[in-house]
Amino acid sequence: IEAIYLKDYKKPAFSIESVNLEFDLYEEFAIVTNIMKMNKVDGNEKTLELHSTDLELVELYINDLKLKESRYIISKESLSVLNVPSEFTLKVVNKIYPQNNTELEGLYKSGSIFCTQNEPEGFRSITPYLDRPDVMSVFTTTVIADKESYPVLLSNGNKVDTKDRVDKRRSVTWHDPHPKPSYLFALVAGDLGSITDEFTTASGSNVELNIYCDKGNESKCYHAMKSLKEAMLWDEQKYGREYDLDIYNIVAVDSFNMGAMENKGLNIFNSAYVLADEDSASDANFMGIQSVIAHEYFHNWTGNRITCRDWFQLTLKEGLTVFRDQCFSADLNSAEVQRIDDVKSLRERQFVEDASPTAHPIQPKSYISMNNFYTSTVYEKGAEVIRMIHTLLGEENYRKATDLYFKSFDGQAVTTDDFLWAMQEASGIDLSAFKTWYHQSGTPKLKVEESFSDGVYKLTLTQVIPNAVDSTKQNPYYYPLKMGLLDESGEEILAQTLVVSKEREEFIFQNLKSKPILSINRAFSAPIIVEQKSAEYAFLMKYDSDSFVKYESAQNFAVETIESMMRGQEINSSFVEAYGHLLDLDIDLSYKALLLELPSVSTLMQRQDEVDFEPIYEAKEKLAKHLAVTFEDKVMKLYVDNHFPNVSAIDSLNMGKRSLKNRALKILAPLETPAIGKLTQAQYNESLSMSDRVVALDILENTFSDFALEALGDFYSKYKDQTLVMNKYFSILSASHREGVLKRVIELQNDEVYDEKVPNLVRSLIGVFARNYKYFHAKDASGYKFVADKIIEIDKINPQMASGLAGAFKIYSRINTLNKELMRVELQRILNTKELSKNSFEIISKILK
Ligand code: DPP
Ligand code: ZN
Repeated sequence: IEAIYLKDYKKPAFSIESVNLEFDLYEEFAIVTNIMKMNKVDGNEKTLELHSTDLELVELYINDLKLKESRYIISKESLSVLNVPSEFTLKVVNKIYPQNNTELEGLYKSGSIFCTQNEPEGFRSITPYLDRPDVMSVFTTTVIADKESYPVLLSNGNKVDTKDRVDKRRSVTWHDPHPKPSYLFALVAGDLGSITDEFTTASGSNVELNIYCDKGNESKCYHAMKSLKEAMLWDEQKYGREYDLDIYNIVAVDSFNMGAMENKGLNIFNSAYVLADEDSASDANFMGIQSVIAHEYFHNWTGNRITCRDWFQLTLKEGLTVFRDQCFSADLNSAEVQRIDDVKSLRERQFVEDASPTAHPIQPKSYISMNNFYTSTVYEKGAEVIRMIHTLLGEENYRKATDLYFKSFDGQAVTTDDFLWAMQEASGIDLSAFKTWYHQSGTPKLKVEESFSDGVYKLTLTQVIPNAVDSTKQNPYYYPLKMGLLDESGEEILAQTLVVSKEREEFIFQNLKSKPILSINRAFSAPIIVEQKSAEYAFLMKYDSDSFVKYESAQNFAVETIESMMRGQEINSSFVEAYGHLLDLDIDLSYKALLLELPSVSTLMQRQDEVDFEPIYEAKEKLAKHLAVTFEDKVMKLYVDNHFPNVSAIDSLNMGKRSLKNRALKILAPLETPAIGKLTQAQYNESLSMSDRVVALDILENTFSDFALEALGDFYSKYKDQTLVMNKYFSILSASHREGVLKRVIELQNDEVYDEKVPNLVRSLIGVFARNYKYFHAKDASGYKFVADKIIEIDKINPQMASGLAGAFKIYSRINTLNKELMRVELQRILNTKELSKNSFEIISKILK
């Protein structure tokens, strides 16, 4: 198994002017006819080497001349055609088996729907091709299938022809005028329901919008449609980007490895990011749909019109597009809550990855399986990098710079350096020192020291840069650091953006009456870890004007308190007092719910030199119980004030009320009194929204087991026909802290709803279990053994799913010696498996190194 390196990049030797595809779809197989007009770019190249996975060739022609076997070579991963002229038409006919494709890459079946997923390298399993993003071509696609079973036949671009044939088959032809790489090719065939709408662009073109789904789910598509129109308008207003085809199609399928895919004019979505109604989707689901629909739409410009030269540039489109969807969600909802949620998920997933043996720069230097690099580093840290550029340039220059980027590179496959060139060229700001963010891994730390005398406040900042995974030293970073100073009464003295660029530097503030209070990394302006001794957390929680630092201070104060308890100290009463003040704040309700949340186990674990979960749980549970006892009345009032009237509407006020009320219920749960149990049961029984229902169910499962069985049974019988809702059921049971979780998870695999071939279900049963610290890390190794068995089993079905599950072992290098030894045995066992996929091999071998 060999790695591919960025430094080995070579331009393609051939170009493809146009490609004409025909798909003849049958129940047992499909015949693909691929006619490409090709040109030599490099005149010396005699052999055309096309990417091709497990090719079953039917026929091969050059310029209508059928080729003899001596003219080509087929290997496991390629088709080489010998002695090709400088200009020619190549016709390849081959046979594929979408029905047997469990990897869900290339052309496959999700239930009864034919669909595709070609990013990054699925297209080569459909037909031989130059399957690399820097080969862009104009596609015309004809899909032929049985008219009755597959009345809907879709591909990229505009529909140009439909023919009903005598043999009860129908043929539909699509033409996409925009040149694109093969990873953006898509095809769908099925008997689908749909909703339709339209959008008029700023320049007056009408666009037909369709969302397709399994019949019966049409009524669950309206939120997605609304989100699509909001995204189209936002991109016009914020970036001056209009849509460029007459039609925009979205198809929801149940079996999908990722969240969604931005194929030109034909997005294919995991149904979890399309389907929602108030009975079956939580508030978080509604928000997730809005952001993923927008994300894929925004790719039309950042990804499709301008694409990546090679896969090492993935963050060029993903970091930028995540930043765009985060800003979109912030504009449409609560900006402060959006920012905190984004930072939370960055720290829960990306910081953990960055501290692990699989850490990599947002622009990696090598890969074995590109599928393993659709990571929170490339996506979320990549978005933070764009956000820092936005901060350094300011809104106006940033817009000038993105305009220049679109103008300069439209229709091209480019690199992150090209993007940085545009940012620099339009703004006049030198970003050469900023490039480090693209090429180094690990989360930078910043040590903060303060001194004050004679009216002079000195801030000394020292960058602590982690080594790369291979232990090489790395360089200091360049970034914007937003900060403020407050006086003793809580008034803001100044607010400014420092630029940090050296390993150690001093910032001086003069003419101050007394020692100011520092508010640092406001709005989380840089994705770093701030290390500050004796910060004024309680004060900042009360007075800081920056909503992020307020939140951060509450978190840090809680972390400090829990850690002191882990060292055997009493509960810090000033923390309890400060927490009490939060309960009284009259602020945005969702924001308040965030302020009241205690730090996650993962947050605490990231700070341990040698990770051990039990002391964390013990201290956190003790603190939670103490807060519940101390503030029972106040929290109960919060619950009651926000619980009634019980409505299901998804406007921001009602979503805020629900998140605060549910936070209150979670705070009260550790009281474990019959009264709270009854209250939770009533919330479950009377709930009108899925958010209320799952929170209640989760609390019953974990705290009031006497009531849990009945509620779980009710939930199951109500929703067993809705797979998306059943994901929630499996997740609650897999994440549970009750006795016997592993045994139940094992049994649930036999449930008629569970299907190991559907990634969402695997993620919610097995994936969630692998993140259930209590049982995954059980000291008898039962959790490790079970997950290792599953990885080995699923690796044969869907390697991408398997290597995703393997991520749970990333903590290996940092975990305590006992657990480490137990893990090592299981990891080695996976590695010894015959014919392990390169996906799983890459992740496990890096972890074990
Ligand atoms: N390119 C896709 C996305 O991020 C991959 N899932 O939208
Ligand atoms: Zn994306």
